Amino acid sequence: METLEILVKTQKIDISSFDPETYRKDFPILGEKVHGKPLVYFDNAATTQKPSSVIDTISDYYRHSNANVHRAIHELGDRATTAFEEARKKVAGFIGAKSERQIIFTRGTTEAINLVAAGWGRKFMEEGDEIILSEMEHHSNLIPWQILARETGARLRFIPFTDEGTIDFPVFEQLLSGKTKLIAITHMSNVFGTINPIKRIISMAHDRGVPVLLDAAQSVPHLPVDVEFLDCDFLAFSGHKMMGPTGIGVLYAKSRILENMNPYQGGGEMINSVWLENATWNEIPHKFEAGTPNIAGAVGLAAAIDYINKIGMVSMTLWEQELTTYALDKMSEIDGITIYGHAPERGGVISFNLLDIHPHDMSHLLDQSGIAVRAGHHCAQPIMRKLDIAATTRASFYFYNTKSEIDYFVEQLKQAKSFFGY
Ligand code: C6P
Repeated sequence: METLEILVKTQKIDISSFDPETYRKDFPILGEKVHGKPLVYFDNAATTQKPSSVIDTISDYYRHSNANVHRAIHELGDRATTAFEEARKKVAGFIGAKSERQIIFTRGTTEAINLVAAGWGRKFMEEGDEIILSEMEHHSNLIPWQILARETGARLRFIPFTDEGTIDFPVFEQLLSGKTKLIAITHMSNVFGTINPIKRIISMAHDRGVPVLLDAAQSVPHLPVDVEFLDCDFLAFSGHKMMGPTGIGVLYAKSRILENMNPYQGGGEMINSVWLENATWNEIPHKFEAGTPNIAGAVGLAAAIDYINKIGMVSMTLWEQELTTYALDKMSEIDGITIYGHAPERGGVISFNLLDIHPHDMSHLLDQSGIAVRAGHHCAQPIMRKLDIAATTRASFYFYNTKSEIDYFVEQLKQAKSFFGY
């Protein structure tokens, strides 16, 4: 794995002593009972749980610092503005950005990608231009480009996925041409768990002068991601998938790109001077943050980053990899199971079907045993169509999950078979 390999080598992390129990007590919700059973939370790709430090930081912010940012000349205004801008710096440091000016707070990954489609795409895309996506994209990295293509006459091209759920590189090479204006691709698939070889994709794109947007919704929360090392042009992720609150996310982009982009929304804060008929724009990143932002969300996200840094992202990743290998081994032993995605480099997301038990029935049954998984198309309908299935059940892990939870989950899968008469 590109970034991880380097970090593991340089940091020499020993995972044998990693004990998730050390951290589970930091998450009040993990002590919940569901239908009288201890909660087993395996829906982390949808959203992660929050440690007390994040919950308390948000509460403290509202108790002691709440005010609007960049506007008020009073003590609380100073506190709120400082907390918000410190959060921006923290995010920049976390993903290795050169400057906090490159960090735009959004509502999440979805809004970050829409911002690029509107602010960059509408300005620079023309009829006949091509955007390369993959067939394994989440709807959030598909629909904004469909809309842009309709508006501009640009064309979408798709890198197929292989039977293993990996990028078909020979086809990707053929798709790259003088017409390509952007590649927008997921770093880690929320269905297959595949970690795409992004560094290679970016270097191939840059050889032809093509910028790359990374949908990092599933990677930034689970892997060490460094934007300078990857040299990506845009990167989008969500706070709620990395222990932060919902409603806060991030768009990173290279400064010169941001400076040349059009604003996304108009309103307060994003302006410099305003006349009745005209206006000039604020500096980046504020040019892209119209209206009162999600201040408490940014502060909560910063607390989540502190928590990750305390544990160490490389340790978290390695533990998740160990859990995933363990789960894949145990699940593969179940007769009649189909697991979708067999990439050599993958994260802790396992999509599967068991015989012809409908994923909704499976999810309902698991829920009765206290196990939370996701069932459905996972906002990736084109994947389901290509696989010719309606849906899958998906288990997704985080560093606070344990091997005994996986044992229990596998046991419940086996019991589901007999419950459904197999
Ligand atoms: N995937 C899942 O259960 P938002 O909703 O903006 O925070 O993230 C959107 C998104 C974009 N890209 C990828 C790869 C994603 O996995 C997600 C969110 C969740 O798989 C909810 S649909």
